[in-house]
Amino acid sequence: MIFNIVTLFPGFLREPLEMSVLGRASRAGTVEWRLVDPRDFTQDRHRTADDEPFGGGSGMVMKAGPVWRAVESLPERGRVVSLTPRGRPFDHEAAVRLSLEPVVTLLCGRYKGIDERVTESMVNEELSIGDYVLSGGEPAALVVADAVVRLLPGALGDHDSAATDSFYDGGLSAPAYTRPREFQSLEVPEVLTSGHHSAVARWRARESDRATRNRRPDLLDLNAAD
Ligand code: 6GU
Repeated sequence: MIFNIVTLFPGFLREPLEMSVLGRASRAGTVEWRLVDPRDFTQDRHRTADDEPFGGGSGMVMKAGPVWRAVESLPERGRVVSLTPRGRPFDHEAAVRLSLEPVVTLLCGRYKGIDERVTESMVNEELSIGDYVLSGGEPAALVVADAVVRLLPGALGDHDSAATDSFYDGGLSAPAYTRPREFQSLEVPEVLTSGHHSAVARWRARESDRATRNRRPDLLDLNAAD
């Protein structure tokens, strides 16, 4: 899979994309990161990539020209996703959908966004990672890239690990423990060390259900709908 990421701050993304699951996937050839900076497509002496909003107001807007030319420079753009608090919520379903695309282009906007004419003519969908405002789309691009890449075959080396994640089945996952068995007089639930696999599976299903009911009852309502 190819991920083009259009950003004014490629330095913000470079290290995290080469670490852990994302870095391993890239070294294994499962994913290729292509960072593109609209500033390299400016045409003025000051390399101006953003400007004040027409109509006034605070914050900066990304100029249409540099983003437009940055996207046009890509040999393949695939599905073009703009990251903005105005987007539809990014969730597990959206991650699965994007993981089936051979090429995805993420546009990281400043918080006041990208000139709407670029969005109208080049963008297939707008996504937001939650109900709060970030200064730019870069942290959201990392969130989307991570959630998508871990779904790609071979990225985890262990499909079961993705299959048991929270949300994979529509609910939260059970709590997890590792060695030592006793820590500050606190013990691990006995069933987990019993070696009794079906009992462990039942315990996890019960804990998953309990956590979902207590913390995210909205997810139960959603699941009841399908
Ligand atoms: Cl995708 N971008 C920005 N700037 N803020 C956000 C967001 C995205 N998602 C939630 N807040």
